[in-house]
Amino acid sequence: MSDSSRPGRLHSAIAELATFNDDPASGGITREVYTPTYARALERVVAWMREVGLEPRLDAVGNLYGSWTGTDATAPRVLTGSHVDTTLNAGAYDGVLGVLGAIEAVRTLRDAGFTPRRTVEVIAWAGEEPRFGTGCVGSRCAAGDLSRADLDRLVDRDGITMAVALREAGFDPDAVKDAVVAPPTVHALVELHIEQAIVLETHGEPIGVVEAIAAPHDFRIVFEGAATHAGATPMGLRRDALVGAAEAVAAIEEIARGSSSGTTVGTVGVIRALPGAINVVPGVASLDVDVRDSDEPAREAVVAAIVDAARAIGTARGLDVGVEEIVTDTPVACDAAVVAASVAACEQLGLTYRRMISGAYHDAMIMGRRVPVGMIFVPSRGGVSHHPDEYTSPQELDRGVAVLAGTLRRLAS
Ligand code: HGY
Ligand code: MN
Ligand code: MN
Repeated sequence: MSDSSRPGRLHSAIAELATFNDDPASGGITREVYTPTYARALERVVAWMREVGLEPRLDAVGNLYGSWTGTDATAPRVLTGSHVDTTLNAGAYDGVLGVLGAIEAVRTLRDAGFTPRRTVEVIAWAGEEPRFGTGCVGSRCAAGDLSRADLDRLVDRDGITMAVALREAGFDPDAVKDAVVAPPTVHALVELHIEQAIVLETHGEPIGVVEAIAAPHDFRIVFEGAATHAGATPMGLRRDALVGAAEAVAAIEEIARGSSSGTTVGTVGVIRALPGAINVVPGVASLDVDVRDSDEPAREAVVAAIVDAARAIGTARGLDVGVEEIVTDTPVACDAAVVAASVAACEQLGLTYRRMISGAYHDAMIMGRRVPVGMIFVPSRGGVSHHPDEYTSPQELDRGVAVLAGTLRRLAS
């Protein structure tokens, strides 16, 4: 990042990375993993890594590592980072802060004369956003959770599989197992991220120290009726799949609201109607459903109730109902020692902080099943995220970097 004296250097770098955008006309940022725009953005990140002495390397599935070799090469290392791919029409900070902020934290520690005992690695995980229907594909490969066959199963909205996208980006999907990170080689992982909700702003707290990360259970509900002529088919003779799906969307909201935990969230972000012509009664309609909670039993009870409701709607309307699993992840508790390191960093900096749960999932959730993890949050203005209006002030960003640097110093000593 350019001038090292000017405050807001990180904010400027985030603004620069936002220019790597495949859909500027939308007003937001679209930079999906394994696209040429994404590759150019990674090259820019590599240059920033080199500026602070990080040695960059890409693994078999495009996870970018920047290494700061510690004095004890045999000691399990400390990982930090997030992602620089975006969802559609997104903001500039989601994930990006965790990568560019980690580079800044390394710069801070180097400038302070710190030398890590443990090697520190800054990571830009590939594909945290669900281009292929499931998120965190890069960290899932690192965790050993994705097989070669999965790379043919995961497919984007244009029908491109992750394996084909990898190959077109210059990687070899057959080498997926080379991306696995052996858990004994990792001491801890800590991810800096925007909160993507309004809790910190509401309570006027500058830092969140995450204690648990909610996890999604995602699935597709397919309603099949009869595609018939929109003009010639009387209302009483229809088996309209889209109306059934619409009734299910409303039921999903009601069921999620009524969850026993009070923290379950349910979303239908994708709806499809076929054949998709104005003069044909939809014969097929599908819903992609995302249900999340840090309370796994409550989440699963909501999922079961949603499936039951969809089947009842199908029976009442003469529709066949199918349910296809997309992904089920396990909520993760953050490691007490990593949490303690972030708390100590806040206290040393004289910053108030809030212990909290992450409603969004992150690569730390995937890796947290294998290694000790923690997360540090900074406020999102108005709680807005996954939207062009996503914003965090330079001062709030810099506070997050300072807490991350303090956390890394403790974990890497
Ligand atoms: O959807 C999520 O929680 C993440 O921001 N991709
Ligand atoms: Mn996101
Ligand atoms: Mn993110």
